[in-house]
Amino acid sequence: KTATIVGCPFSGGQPRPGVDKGPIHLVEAGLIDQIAELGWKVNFDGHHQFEEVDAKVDPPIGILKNPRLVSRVTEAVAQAVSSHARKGELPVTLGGDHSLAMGTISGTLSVYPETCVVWVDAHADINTAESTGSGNIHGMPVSFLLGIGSKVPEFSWVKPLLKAERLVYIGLRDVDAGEKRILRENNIKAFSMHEVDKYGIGKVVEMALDHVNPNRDLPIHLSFDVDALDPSVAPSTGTPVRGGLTFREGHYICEAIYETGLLVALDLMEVNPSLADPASVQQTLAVGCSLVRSALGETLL
Ligand code: DIR
Ligand code: MN
Ligand code: MN
Ligand code: MN
Repeated sequence: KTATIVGCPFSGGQPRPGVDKGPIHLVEAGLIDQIAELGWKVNFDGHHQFEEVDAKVDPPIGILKNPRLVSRVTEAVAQAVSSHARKGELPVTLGGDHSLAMGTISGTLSVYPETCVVWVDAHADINTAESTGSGNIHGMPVSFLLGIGSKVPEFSWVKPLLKAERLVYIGLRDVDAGEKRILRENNIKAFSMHEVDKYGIGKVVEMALDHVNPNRDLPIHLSFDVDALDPSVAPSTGTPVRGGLTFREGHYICEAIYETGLLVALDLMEVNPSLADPASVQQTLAVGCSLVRSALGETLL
């Protein structure tokens, strides 16, 4: 078994500098050795170098910010993830902001078309070109993957390969009014923090998998935004929202998905080491590394 680290130093899907340093710091915190310790062969050929797009030639499209840059970078990420997945490797993509998942999930679906997506996040990241209030594309990748909303020609490379019934959310608590409507109209299953409180995380993960993967036979792409965790657990992230997953709830999700034996791709996104004090940064990096270890088979016993 081989895991390939796809380090994506990219922040163009949102306005706060520093999230592009997330993958560098996660690797410096020892993530590669930690994964190897679990028995994986680990490929890491350095962080991806993305071509730059001058802001002068990348004006907003509508209110979407940095659209050409985000499109080119995520397309390159899609190619990287698909080439690794095609070789039977497990791509572990380190962000960077969550617009990158447009690339990672496109890459996974191009190799495993039946893939289901478990999206763990405080946010739904499902705004369309019409519904977005911020114009930040990290709040939009899911709508592009589903092919909903008006088409943005710049993103025509994104094939709408994700079916709404193959998507499930866990951890939501900051969903825009327009996004709530989109979730409802497209019948998308979501377990917010309300359901985590009501049923407990064990039952929520079971119900989530029953929805997207009833026979436990489809490949799983886990896209984990570190802001799904409570800010007391993972403070160094660009859009923290109180009332999030505990340390154990976050790890339980990763452990349970590993146990299915169906994980084919993993994203860890939105770690921003330039936000918060040094101790909080250390804490967030350590939690990020341990979430990845849990998804790759680390057990408590
Ligand atoms: C908001 C915030 N829904 C937006 N989204 C965030 O900008 O579309 N996503 N923070 O991670
Ligand atoms: Mn590579
Ligand atoms: Mn996100
Ligand atoms: Mn988020």
